[in-house]
Amino acid sequence: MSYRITNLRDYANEYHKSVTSPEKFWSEIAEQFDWKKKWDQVLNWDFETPQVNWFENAELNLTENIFERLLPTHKNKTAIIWEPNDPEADSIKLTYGELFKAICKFANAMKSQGVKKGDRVIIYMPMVPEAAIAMLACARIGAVHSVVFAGFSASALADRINDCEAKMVLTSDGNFRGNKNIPVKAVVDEALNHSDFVENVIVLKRTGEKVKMTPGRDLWWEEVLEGQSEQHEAEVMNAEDLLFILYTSGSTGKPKGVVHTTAGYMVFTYYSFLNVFQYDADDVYWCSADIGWITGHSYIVYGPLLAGATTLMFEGVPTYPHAGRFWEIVEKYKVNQFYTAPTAIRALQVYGTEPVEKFDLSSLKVIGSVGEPINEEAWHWYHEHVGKGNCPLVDTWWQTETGGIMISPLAGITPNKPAHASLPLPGVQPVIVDAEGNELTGNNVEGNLCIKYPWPSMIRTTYGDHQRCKDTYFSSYKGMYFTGDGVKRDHDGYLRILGRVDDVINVSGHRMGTAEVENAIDEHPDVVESAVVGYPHEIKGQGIYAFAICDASDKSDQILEDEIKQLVRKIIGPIAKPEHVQIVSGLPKTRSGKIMRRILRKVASRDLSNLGDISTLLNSEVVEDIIKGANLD
Ligand code: 7RM
Repeated sequence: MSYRITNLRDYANEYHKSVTSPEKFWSEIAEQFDWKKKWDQVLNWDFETPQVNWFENAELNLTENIFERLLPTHKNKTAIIWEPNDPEADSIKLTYGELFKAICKFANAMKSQGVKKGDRVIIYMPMVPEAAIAMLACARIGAVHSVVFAGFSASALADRINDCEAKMVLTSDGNFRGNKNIPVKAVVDEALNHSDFVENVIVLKRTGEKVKMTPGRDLWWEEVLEGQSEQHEAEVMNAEDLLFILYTSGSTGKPKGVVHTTAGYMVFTYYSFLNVFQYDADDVYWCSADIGWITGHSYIVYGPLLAGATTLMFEGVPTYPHAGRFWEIVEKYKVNQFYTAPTAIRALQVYGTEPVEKFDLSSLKVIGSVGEPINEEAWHWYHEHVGKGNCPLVDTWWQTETGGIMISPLAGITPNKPAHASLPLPGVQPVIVDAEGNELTGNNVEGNLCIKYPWPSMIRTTYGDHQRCKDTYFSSYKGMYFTGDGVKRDHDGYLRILGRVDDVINVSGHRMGTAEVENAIDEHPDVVESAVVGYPHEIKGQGIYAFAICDASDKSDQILEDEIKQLVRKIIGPIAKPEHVQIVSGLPKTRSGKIMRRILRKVASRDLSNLGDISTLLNSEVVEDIIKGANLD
């Protein structure tokens, strides 16, 4: 039996069932998977602790539910299509049968290097099939993967390696991205100068770049695969054993290791994939995210493969070698579902419709959006020029912490409303609360978005610091998970996500904590204090605007600004580099010493019409200086 919802009435029934008897609802979906041992209890939870166990005491291996479960019917079906950065280079297709062998081989290879169940493995790799193979091989042997986006700097990588005390790093010599060749192995080498935990680095040859191999530590991918068997007996995992850690930014300085566990994540990514995208057996599905983000985990690798889908992986960027590359790929593989980020759409919008019209997009049935609120203009452009007005557009709201899509239209089922994530998936119980935590029921209300009941793929803890998980997500509103997003329920009862209400900014769909950027800026020897805010940016959604006090510096403002930008780039990575740096004499502070970011946000947004009440400031005189110094061009 398939758990694919087929019409709106069906959705309403399933939703109702999922709320009135959640345990029955999820256990019926879970029944179709292969379990080595069934659960004693479907759900055991307490949001105070917080503690959430799904499918308690059950035993399984997630990869058996992709391979052993599906191979009888899917052995020769394409699992992964890989399109390389260079359009002239050969693409790769791996069937479920071939992928299984590759995973078993790599699982054996990792084991032969001493990786055991529970060990952490960092994956710092380009978008190549080996990255997905590595993730699944970890799941096969029970190692906990932590994929780090290959655009992160050495120090950001070192922080993550150290936080989870990783035993192994998987990487490549270099990484092709558009016309760039990024020397990733060198970044790993630098990171490992600041880390003691890693025993081995396995290096995939991708660009052929000459790299330094440290004897005894570094091994070539091909070398460790040599002589390994194509068979591997899956490790028996408890339902709540860790599947992976994924680091994400929050409102404090240090990124958090969001922990996801095995069974609940498996059930929810499968179910949400099938229903949101309405995947049909022979469809080709493409999500353009990077596997370094949660979207790549849940909707390139796990969800699609658990559903037996053909999932496309693209190594390159949307504009290389031309602004029609995405559409060329859609035509080439007759892609049926295409899932991308608003920032990509806005970046391509700039090139006009010609690059879109050059290619045959008639295979497309569903288009999707994720990562940030999609503005109405981008929504319409995407719907009209890519979807040709007849593809449902699924605006999917979710988070690293939620593991899977929470609020979204179901393609072709939920009526589309531009820029509205619309309705919750079955099993998801969103609530809108006011500042005091009162639930705002009814339509036409706006407030903070919380979820009041557990769902299977939710965050279990923040790695190594459970208190932090409790403080960040379960303490703002009693008995609820707080998302950090603002939301509006409109007159039809449709939800529209308004964006973050905390100090998190969303640059091109990448989450950045303002504190994280400030910490990097503060490393500059001349910086006394800094404050970072987001401001509306035409393509990136939000841009980063930094204010810094450098009182005693003998350098010019111009030099300081450049140095600060480069420093952030070096410490965190290019995605965090501020668009603007403004050297200021002081920062507006409240009497309790808190920076009044509201004012800085106004300055950064060039919106000086209403600065609000500044009389409560300790140092209101700095505001005028800041306005004068802002480059308001
Ligand atoms: C999947 C992902 C999560 C944050 C989240 C929101 C924003 C994501 C949408 C969205 C409006 C959407 N995970 N966000 N999707 N806002 N509409 N459809 O992006 O952990 O990296 O980011 O992204 O603010 O809290 S994430």
